[in-house]
Amino acid sequence: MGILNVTPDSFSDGGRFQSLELAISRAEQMIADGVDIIDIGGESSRPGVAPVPLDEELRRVMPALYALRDCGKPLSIDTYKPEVMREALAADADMINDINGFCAPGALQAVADSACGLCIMHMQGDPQSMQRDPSYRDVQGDVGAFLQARVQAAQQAGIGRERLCIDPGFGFGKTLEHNLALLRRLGQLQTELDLPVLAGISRKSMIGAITGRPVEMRLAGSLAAALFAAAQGAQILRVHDVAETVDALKVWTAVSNNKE
Ligand code: 7PJ
Repeated sequence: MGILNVTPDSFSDGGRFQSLELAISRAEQMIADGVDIIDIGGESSRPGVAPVPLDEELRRVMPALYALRDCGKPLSIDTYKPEVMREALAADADMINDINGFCAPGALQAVADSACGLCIMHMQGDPQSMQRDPSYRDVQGDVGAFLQARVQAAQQAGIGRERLCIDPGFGFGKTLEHNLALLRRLGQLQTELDLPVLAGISRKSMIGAITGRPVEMRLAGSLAAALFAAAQGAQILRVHDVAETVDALKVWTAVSNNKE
C-alpha cells in the first residue's frame, strides 16, 4: 500500500492545483513501482497535529479520488470521518482505512451498505494527545481485545469478515517499547484474530528512535521493519517508498519460498 498524502503540509509550495498535479504524478510513479493499493489521506495524523475540518478534508481528498479512480489500482481513503467515507464510497473508493477503528458514531453505518474493504486500526487517545503518556496493562492483549471488539461491531453492522483487515497502529498512542512488542508479536495478533494484518511503520518515529535518523533518512530502517512485519505474516505494508519495498519483498520472498 503506497501512501499518498494530499495535505498542504506535505507540499512545500501550496496551491491546490499544484498539490493535485503532484499527487497524481506521485501515484503514477507508485504504480510504475509496483504498488497494489493507493492510500489517499487528506488529514495528517502526525502526533500533535490539529484535526482538519470536514469540508477541507473533502476538498483535498475528492479531487485526487476522482483523478485516480480509473488508474487501475484499488484506492483506499485514510479517514475517520463518516461523511468523508460516504462521499468517497459514492465516488467508488475501494477501501476505507480508519485510524480510529470505525469508532466515530455512524462510521460503520457509512461503510456497511457498500462492498468496500475496511482497515480497522487501533489508536490510544487522539492524534493531538496520543503520544503524551501512552500506557497499557498489556499492550498486546489490550490492542488485540480492542481490535476483536471492533471486528465484532463491524460484523454486527452487517459487514462480512472477508472485507476486513486489522492494524495495531504503530505510533498511535504507543512508546517505542509498545511498538516493538507489537511488531515482535504481529504474527500472534494475526493468528488470534484470523484476519489479514496491515502494518504501517514507514518512516515513523520508532525508526527514528532506534536509528537516530531524521524522517528523510529512515528508508533502510523502514525496510528492515517492513520485512520483519512480512515475516510475521503481515499481508499489507503501508509505505512511502514503494519501489524499494517491492524490491526488498521480492528478494525476501524468493529466499523464503525456496525451501528445499
Ligand atoms: C497509519 C495509517 C498506520 C493505517 C497513518 C504516518 C501516520 N493507517 N495512517 N496504519 N499511519 N492503517 O503514516 O506516519 O500505521 S498516518
